[in-house]
Amino acid sequence: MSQAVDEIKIGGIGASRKRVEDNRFIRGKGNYTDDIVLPGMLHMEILRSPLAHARIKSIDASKAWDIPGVHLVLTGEMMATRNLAWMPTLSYDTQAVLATDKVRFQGQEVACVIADDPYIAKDACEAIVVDYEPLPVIVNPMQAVAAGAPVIRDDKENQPDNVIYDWEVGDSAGTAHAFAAADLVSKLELHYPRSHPSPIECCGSIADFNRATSKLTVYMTTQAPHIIRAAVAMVAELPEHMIRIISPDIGGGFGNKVPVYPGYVCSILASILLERPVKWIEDKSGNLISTGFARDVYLKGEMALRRDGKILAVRMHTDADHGAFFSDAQPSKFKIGLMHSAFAAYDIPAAHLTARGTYSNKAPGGVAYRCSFRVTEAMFFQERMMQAAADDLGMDQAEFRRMNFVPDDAFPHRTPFGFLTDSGQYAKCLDVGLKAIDYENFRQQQEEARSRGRLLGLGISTMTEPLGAGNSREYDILGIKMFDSAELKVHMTGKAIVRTGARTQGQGHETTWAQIVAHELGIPAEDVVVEEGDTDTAPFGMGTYASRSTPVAGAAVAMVARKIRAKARKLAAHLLEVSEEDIEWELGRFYVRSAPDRGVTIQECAIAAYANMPDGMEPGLDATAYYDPPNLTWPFAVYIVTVEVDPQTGVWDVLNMVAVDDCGVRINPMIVEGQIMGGLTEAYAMSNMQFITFDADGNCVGANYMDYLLPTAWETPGFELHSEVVTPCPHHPIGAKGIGECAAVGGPAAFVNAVIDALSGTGVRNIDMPLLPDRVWEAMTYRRDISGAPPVRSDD
Ligand code: MCN
Ligand code: CUM
Repeated sequence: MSQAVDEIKIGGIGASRKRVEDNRFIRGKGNYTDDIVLPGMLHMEILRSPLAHARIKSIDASKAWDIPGVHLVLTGEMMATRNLAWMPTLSYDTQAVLATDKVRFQGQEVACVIADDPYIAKDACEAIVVDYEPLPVIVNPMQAVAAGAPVIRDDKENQPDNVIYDWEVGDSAGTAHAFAAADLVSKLELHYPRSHPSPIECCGSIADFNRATSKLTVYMTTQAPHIIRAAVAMVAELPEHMIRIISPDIGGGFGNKVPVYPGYVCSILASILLERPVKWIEDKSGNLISTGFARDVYLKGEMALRRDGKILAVRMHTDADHGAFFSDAQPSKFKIGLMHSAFAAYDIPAAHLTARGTYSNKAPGGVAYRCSFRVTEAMFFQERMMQAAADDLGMDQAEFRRMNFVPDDAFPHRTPFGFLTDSGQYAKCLDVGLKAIDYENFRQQQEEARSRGRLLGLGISTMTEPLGAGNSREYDILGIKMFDSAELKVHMTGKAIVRTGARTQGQGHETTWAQIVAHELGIPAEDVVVEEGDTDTAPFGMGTYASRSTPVAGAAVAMVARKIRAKARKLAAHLLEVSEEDIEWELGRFYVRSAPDRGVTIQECAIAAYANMPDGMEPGLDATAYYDPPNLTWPFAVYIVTVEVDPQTGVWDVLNMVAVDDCGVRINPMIVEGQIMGGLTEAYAMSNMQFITFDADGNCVGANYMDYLLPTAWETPGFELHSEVVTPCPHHPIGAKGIGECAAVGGPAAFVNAVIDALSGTGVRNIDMPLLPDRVWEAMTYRRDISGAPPVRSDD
């Protein structure tokens, strides 16, 4: 007699199942791009520009060609003869593959050498002589729009200046009206510095073109293999079915591995020309200096307030520095990403956002680093503005937020910029956080400490984030709609394989997708393998970024399992010799409604699909499901930090940090906690130490790990995580919302708010990140705000 299975025992939803992928990772048996060695493989290195803006007068590669072991030197001129010197970007712009006319940022790709080994290739790169004529350099949006600024993109017709777009959203008139009626207007200006995802594994590719079969196989570090296949088909004009993109194990992505990089294109062309596999693996400086960065946005705004604390309207303006090419991978419709997701957690009647994007002589990018299309900047501005407004009103920080929260019974809620949020219990999360940090008590301690000259501070960040692009009505990249799919094959013994078009980079999909199958079918998670990343076998998907995997691909996994269950029910009816209507389901088993003892397991149905199907039924137990989400998912989080600032040095230490995340149903609570811990660590790093800046000549400061500081376990404070609040997503098949980025998005404001709170009474309203000790010290000593990117350190 069969019995229902225990969901937690079989590793279903809610089980903190150990990550199956770690079995190979911790044994050093991962299979990363650089681990792959193909017969006859050659190696490629890239020559990068030392200057940020210069005309190329000539390139002499003759000495490089002469070095023994060199097979090919690629320059822009050669690329141009094949129409490959430029490529389209994912934002309807163009990007130089190898520079022809000018170099436009330090680190830009100028030439490539393909040789027997990477050392020969590197030496040969150094033998290439490039004659540059330096040009004036632009390193920020203010310079970009100044009168007489040099036009960086003079390659483009109809590009008279450095402006990429002027974009707006919201209700300008309604907002103006609300401001006119306000008792108080609170203002804030900020800079969110440029930072970098810096995954442990750099970017790279191995292109392998086989002339005999006409097939191109590319092993590469990509978060979105299917998009890359489409891009390669377009750029290299190859038929799509002859392109196979394989994304093997990825050593961290964090958004850095979404864009299409010149190195990929060059390795592909080299392999086609040489008919041998060509491997390119970027070095750390190459990665930091030239690949998709994050942020670099100036934000300013104002909030219209009623005396009692009610927010009447918000106005925001952003100036985004996109670097030399507009190459963001973001939904086509939204020029500044989802910046207008700001203030979604609060009930605000009117809002208006204007956004301008400009070119500069810096590497292209802007949306990477654990951020669902610029929501990091949106939430940072939102929570810094909330703190400033509460202070201006003389109101308690927690109370001001609570009174403006969207109430639990007001969902779906239309945000001031027009999004529809799905569900939440915002006040409850805040209560949990305040209790955990012992709010009232801390405020008292803070007073007492102050009377003894000690500076304590508390910062709150309460935020919601739009995760799971998209729905196909509004979300596309280059016209391709942002849905996903999953394929599930149940073998005759009841074991299974599930494939999706997402691509895990450390998030644990191999573990969690199997848990969804276990939840839907009662097949133990250990009996389900998960495979992603090979375009020849995985069903179509837009890839893993914007924490969209659970909301979209994960939903597709649930839906495909339900298709399988529907077919298995027919098989069960056949086996039990009753009609389908008389069959009931409980986890792992179908039974006869009138005789619950009579049942068959899902495994018995599986064998029947191969060995004993009813007449006329198509054999086998496979299915594919495409999932077009009805809406984004909107997780909510409360982050509260307490700090102590040393009045002598400006050094600040975290005393306590509490995180209350509500991401709906948690598939694997342990993995969710890992995601939150990682995000909080990055948030701490951004607020405290991590930035890339440029000197006036466009030299990148932050091209190595002496200057670009990654937090280690030693600096990172402890975090206290809370999971008490669970508001299921009403439109997701298993009620889950995304979680992959929340803590990195909402965390930074909590740290900064805490330090600013510690300085209250000094008149300091803002210190731009990173809050390095010297900046904090200067702010408190001279009682002034510190704005903009940190000055470049000069050692002379
Ligand atoms: N999860 C869960 N229950 C939920 C939500 C998620 O158990 N309610 C699990 C998921 O099943 C998945 C993980 O948590 O195993 C993250 O899921 P999700 O929030 O859907 O995010 P994605 O899988 O789409 O991951 C992308 C996100 C992004 S955009 C960045 S950037 C980032 C991040 O994940 N990059 C990472 N976290 C990272 N973690 C690691 N280790 N490495 C990266 O490169
Ligand atoms: Cu923007 S970093 Mo993640 O979305 O890959």
